[in-house]
Amino acid sequence: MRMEMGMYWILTKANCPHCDRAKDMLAKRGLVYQAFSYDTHPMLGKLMLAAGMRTVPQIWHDKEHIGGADDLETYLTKSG
Ligand SMILES: N[C@@H](CCC(=O)N[C@@H](CS)C(=O)NCC(=O)O)C(=O)O
Repeated sequence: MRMEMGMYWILTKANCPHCDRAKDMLAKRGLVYQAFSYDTHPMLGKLMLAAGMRTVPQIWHDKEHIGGADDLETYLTKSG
């Protein structure tokens, strides 16, 4: 794992193929992530909806909001 690449945060829910895809993309690159499921943290789902986010995953890199799995793919491609 490459800690120097910073921490990725993923908001997920159960049975979410796009969430699994996002985690796979990070894991394959050896990037460190922490996932939170709104099944176990219901308030996260409420906050997400209040912030206008309608789908999971929602991904952050350190303090930067990246977006969903497609956005993560673009982000990782750009950052090499
Ligand atoms: N293009 C989005 C697709 C995300 C998506 O459709 N996620 C599904 C779950 S896998 C979702 O949140 N659907 C709406 C819902 O469950 O309320 C991405 O790449 O993240």
